[in-house]
Amino acid sequence: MAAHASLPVPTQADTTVLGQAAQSTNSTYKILYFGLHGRGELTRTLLAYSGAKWEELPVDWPTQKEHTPFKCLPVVYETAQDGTILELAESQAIERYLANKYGLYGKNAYEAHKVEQIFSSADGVAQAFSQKIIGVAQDKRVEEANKLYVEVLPKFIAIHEAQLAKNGSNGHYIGNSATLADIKVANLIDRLLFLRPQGANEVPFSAEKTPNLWKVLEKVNSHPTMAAWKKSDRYQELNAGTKSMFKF
Ligand SMILES: N[C@@H](CCC(=O)N[C@@H](CS)C(=O)NCC(=O)O)C(=O)O
Repeated sequence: MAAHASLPVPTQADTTVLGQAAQSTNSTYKILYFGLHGRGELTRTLLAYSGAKWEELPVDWPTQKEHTPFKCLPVVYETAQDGTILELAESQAIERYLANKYGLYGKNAYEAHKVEQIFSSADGVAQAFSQKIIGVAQDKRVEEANKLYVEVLPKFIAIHEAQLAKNGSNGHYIGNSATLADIKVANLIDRLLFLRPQGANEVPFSAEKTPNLWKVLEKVNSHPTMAAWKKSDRYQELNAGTKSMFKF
């Protein structure tokens, strides 16, 4: 059987019908993404953090590509309680959908906007990191990493430490509970710490230097289902796959 044939077949119905199925709170998920963190990281994190039931589909990209909506990954297949299969695509659209569904998107439109502010600010750093560290020749990586640590991160840190202090230094950007904002930033810090080119300066995040951001990181990573995910064999495989893909 061709590998693409093993992809779930999305239910064909209009968005009103699909939207009703999507209200299901005990859906199960299948994620299709490569064996590295990359653009699948936050989606996997959200599934793990929210305690959803999910599994990974085997990737055979050349045969699957044509069967994905945007010809790229990640794609997530959600099976709702009534059996409806919803196809979720485009990494940030998947992340927002899952965050919304699992109560991680703020309690009102303004809180959702605050979540988006932090998300967008962190994503700017994530993109600079991809372009300047992952996307450059290996012999330029240390120089580019040091520039990012000195020119970009201190500004991000000053702003985010202040915003977190304004919310009471409680390890959350908004109110008293986790949102997509906390989780996005925790993933970003994890990634910056994990992918430090050998020979580069220390990444400027620590409990002493950035106490408020560190608290966010620790709160996200110590959440029970998240901690279990980070300890899992699959997570270690993804760590190894990430380092090998980007030659770290
Ligand atoms: N805008 C898309 C971009 C996805 C994307 O570029 N995915 C890459 C992997 S990170 C991919 O599928 N590459 C394989 C290909 O393009 O054939 C998203 O955010 O989901």
